[in-house]
Amino acid sequence: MAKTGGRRRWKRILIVTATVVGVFVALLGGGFAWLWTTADVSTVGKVDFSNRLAVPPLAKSTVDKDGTRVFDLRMQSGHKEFNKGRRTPTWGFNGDYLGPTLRAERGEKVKVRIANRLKEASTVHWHGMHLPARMDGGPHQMVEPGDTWSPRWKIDQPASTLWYHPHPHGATEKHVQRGLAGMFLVDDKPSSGLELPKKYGVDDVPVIVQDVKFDGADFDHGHGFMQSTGFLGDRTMVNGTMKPYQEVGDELVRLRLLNASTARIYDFGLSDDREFALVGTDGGLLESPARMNRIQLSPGERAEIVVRMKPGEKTVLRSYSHDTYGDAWQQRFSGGDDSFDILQLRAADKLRPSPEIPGELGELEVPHGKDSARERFFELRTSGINGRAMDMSRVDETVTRGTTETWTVRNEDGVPHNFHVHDVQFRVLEVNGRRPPAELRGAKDTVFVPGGTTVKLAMRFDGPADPDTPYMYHCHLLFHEDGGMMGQFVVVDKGDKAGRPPAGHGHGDH
Ligand SMILES: [Cu+2]
Repeated sequence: MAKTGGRRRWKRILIVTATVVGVFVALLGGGFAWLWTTADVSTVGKVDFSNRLAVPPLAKSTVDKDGTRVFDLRMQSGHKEFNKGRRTPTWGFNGDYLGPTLRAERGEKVKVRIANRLKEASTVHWHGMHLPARMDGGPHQMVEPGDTWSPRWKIDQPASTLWYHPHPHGATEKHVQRGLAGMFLVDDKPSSGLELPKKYGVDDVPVIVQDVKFDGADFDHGHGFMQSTGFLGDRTMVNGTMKPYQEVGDELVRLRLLNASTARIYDFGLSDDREFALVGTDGGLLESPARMNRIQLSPGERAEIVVRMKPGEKTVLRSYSHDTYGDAWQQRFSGGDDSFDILQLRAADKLRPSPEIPGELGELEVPHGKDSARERFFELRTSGINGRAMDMSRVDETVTRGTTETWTVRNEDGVPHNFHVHDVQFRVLEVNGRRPPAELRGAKDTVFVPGGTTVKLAMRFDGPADPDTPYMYHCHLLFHEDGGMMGQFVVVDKGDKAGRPPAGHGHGDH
């Protein structure tokens, strides 16, 4: 009797436990299934392209007595109506959102007077520019509210699509998301002589792509569940224009694509899958155009593509889903399954004829790596580079001026990262031991490094020696950068030691 009762009690306990566990697992599974199925976003086929694309104005400049070209940039707060009837609080340069396009020629001396009219300190970094460390606009060159900072340097690099944006340690994501970014175009004589589309805003169009999310009138900058890469928006805009279209009046149109998003990786193509010619990457023109129908850009990267149009037709610049993230989990929660209709191109009924683009575009100025004086290794994890989080007062690497180095960068933690080096343009020698694809054979300053991937880069350090002022290298997914995925290097004369940079400023520090 006692024996059967015991057994019955055990049976009851078992049934109750099994039911509780079963319900729990079902809820968890259901919850997970819901998260999984709602994690991907697509605007393909849902955008009505009702707004003409805004083209950032070319920045006005004056020329000093000594020949220096002088620009003025004012960091300010404002409002912009991205969506009808809704005024969104924003930041911008000389306006409400984004900034004018700066343009200068190789060999010119430039000076930019930057006035900070915001209520907090910030910086302006010249992404892709070869210049002295003190002018670089990294976290050591903070501009206090009300102050002006006037970096100056001589442009000494090939024609290219560069850009500028704030770089305050710990707060870069926030400052860029609010609207502080703009293009800096470098021209040179060889590229000006090439038959490439070059009428700014007409057949040579800046395309600054950002993803965005709104909460009523305000930006919603919250990070979603499991989004280990940082902020991912549910819509895109170009040059601050939602649902944009661009009228095309020429047979060939050159798009200067800039991924100015903080975490999103795009795989650009045209909606009808037509081929385009890739003519340039981060640091300038390729040696020859590469025909393709997709070009992937991680945050900070640029690509110049030339698209052929037929009279009267329409096509859409789209970002396709792509499976380059390393694993299915990252693929889904870091945006790999997402797709966006980004910019509609509308060809006029009659198009001006464009000459065929040249088969040769020039010679690259990035080193081959054969004469590398030194190799360095960088292991990327979200927690830091080479096991260390960023420290403003620590110099991580000391480089000898006038030498070429080979840097091997490996993503060790599965989360997508990329790698950006200040001051230099590099050549990608290898991706996972193999020759890189066509889109990585030009001059680069930022390279995507998906989980488990190793890239080998060659770069030459020609900047002036400055043992006390570091340049940065970092992941350009800004949430990661802000969290400490950054390191510092100084360039010194042969035999010299690194100095001690100041611990920094405090602003934005964790
Ligand atoms: Cu990263």
